[in-house]
Parts: sequence; structure tokens; C-alpha cells
Amino acid sequence: MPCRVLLSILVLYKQANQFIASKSSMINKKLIAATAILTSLIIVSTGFIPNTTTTSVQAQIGSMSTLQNVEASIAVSIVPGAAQRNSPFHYFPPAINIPTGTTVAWFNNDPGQPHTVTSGSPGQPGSGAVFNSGIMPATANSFFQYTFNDDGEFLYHCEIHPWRLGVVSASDAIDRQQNFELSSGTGPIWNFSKDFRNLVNIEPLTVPLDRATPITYNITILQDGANKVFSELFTTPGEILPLELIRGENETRSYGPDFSSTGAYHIEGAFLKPDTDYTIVADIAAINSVPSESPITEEFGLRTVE
Ligand SMILES: [Cu+2]
Repeated sequence: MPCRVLLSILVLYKQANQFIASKSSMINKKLIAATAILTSLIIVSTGFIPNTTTTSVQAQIGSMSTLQNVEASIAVSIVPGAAQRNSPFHYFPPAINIPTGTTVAWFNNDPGQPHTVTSGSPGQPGSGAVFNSGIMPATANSFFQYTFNDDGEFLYHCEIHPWRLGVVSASDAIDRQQNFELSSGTGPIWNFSKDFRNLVNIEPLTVPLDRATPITYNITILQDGANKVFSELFTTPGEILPLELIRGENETRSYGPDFSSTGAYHIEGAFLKPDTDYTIVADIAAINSVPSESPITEEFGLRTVE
């Protein structure tokens, strides 16, 4: 348990620092870091065990006492200072691309400020018809989650700060092969001029998923079919592997998962360039820490355009 606490803190601290480093902002650095650490402590101390395989919950709002009900794959933060008119972000990331069926959780990490996550444009007919968190209280870790079971582009806003917008794009593109199925937030063509991030779900088809049996994935990314630009091991508690690919500015790094032990990992890739062919090689390196006897591997193509 202390290890998990430490890991969660490190991950969130790194994310907070990266956020600050990448956006020269007026947000108080110490406040973000402190919030991240507090969030990690609460997540772990409440026995927060998300379950991405349950999709029965369409939309749900919760607070600290119900945090164990978070079932999301990927998190969006309402950042400290979000209520200020000149803050660089309200929702971060402000735009995400996800495979259809993904559950997204929004956390109110803005101390002392209530916010909402409300579908549609502010004041327009149908606003809030697809999803609406209602008031997300300013208590630590209040969250709202929604499962995007339809594809399309979903604009949303905060009813309290209606000039602040976010967008979720859901794609039903699936590349199904023998050993794995790869679903992606953008499909096989990733348009860089439109989308900064792309959540890719890698689901094994020949290995049963069981939350008592951790799976270690070896993910390799090749450029132009041969040049290895990324390779790393990711372990999930017996679940599909959600990987968010992010256009990197200067360096390649990975971080995650989003929650204490589940949810998306993120690969921020300086190697990601427009108008390039990439190959994502999925490989199961170990099941329950036992190395796979015969290779379970497959390749998926991804082309970036601009
Ligand atoms: Cu708000």
C-alpha cells in the first residue's frame, strides 16, 4: 500500500508539473501539486478500485464517499483556478478523442469552486440533454462520469462558467485481428490539425481477462515499418490496455495509469510527426507475472496526417 500511495503521488505530481511546464500559466504551482498529492492520498486511502469492465452506469456523480464507484478509463480534471476568467484551462485536457464505449470521469480539482459538466452549447436548446453532472460540489474529489456509447463529437460546457468549453470525440473505428482488437479515438487516420490526443484501446481476444490475473503488455511503436521509436511494458490488473497517444513537443515520455491501478496510460511522443506511418505492435509479455510461452502479438497501422 505505501508503494501504491507513492506511485500515485509521483504520477499525479509529474502530470501537474508537466501541465505547468507546458503551459506558462498563472496557476499556482504549489496549489496544483498539493491538490494532486491530496487527491492521490484520498484515492488510495478510500480503497478506490475502478472497474472499467462495468458499463451499466451511464452517468453518475459522486464525491469522496462514493469514489469506489468510479468506473472510468480516462480522467479529465477541472483544474485549480478554473473559475477565473483568464485561467488557461477549465477542463484539462480540453479535448479528447476516445473509442466509443469509453467511460470518462471528470474530477473537480478546483478548491472551493463548484462546476458542472453539461453537454451541448451554453443556453442552446438541448443543452444538458446528453449528459449533465449538475452542480459538482467543491469538495475534494467530487467527480462525474459518463459512458460514451454513441460515436460523434460531444461539445460540453460549465453552466457556472458558460464561456468554458470542452469536447469529447468518440469513434467506433475498430481494427479486429486474431489476437487483439484495437479501437481508437480517431480511427486509422489521425488528423493532427484536428486532434492533439488519441486514446487507443488494446483488447486481447485470445487471453481471458480476469481482474485477479494481471497482464503485462509490451507495446512497441515503429515508424515507417522498421524504425523503433517507442517500446515499453505496461501492466494492467487483467484488463484491456487503454493508451492515450499525445503529440509531444520536445521529449518522449509515458505516465499513468489515470487511477490508482487502472485507467489510461499516456504516451507523449516527440516522435509523433504528421504525414507518417506508424505501426503499433501489441504483445503480451506476461500473464500473472509469468512470461508468455508462445508469442501473443499483432501489428496495427496508424497514419498521421495534417
Ligand atoms: Cu466551471
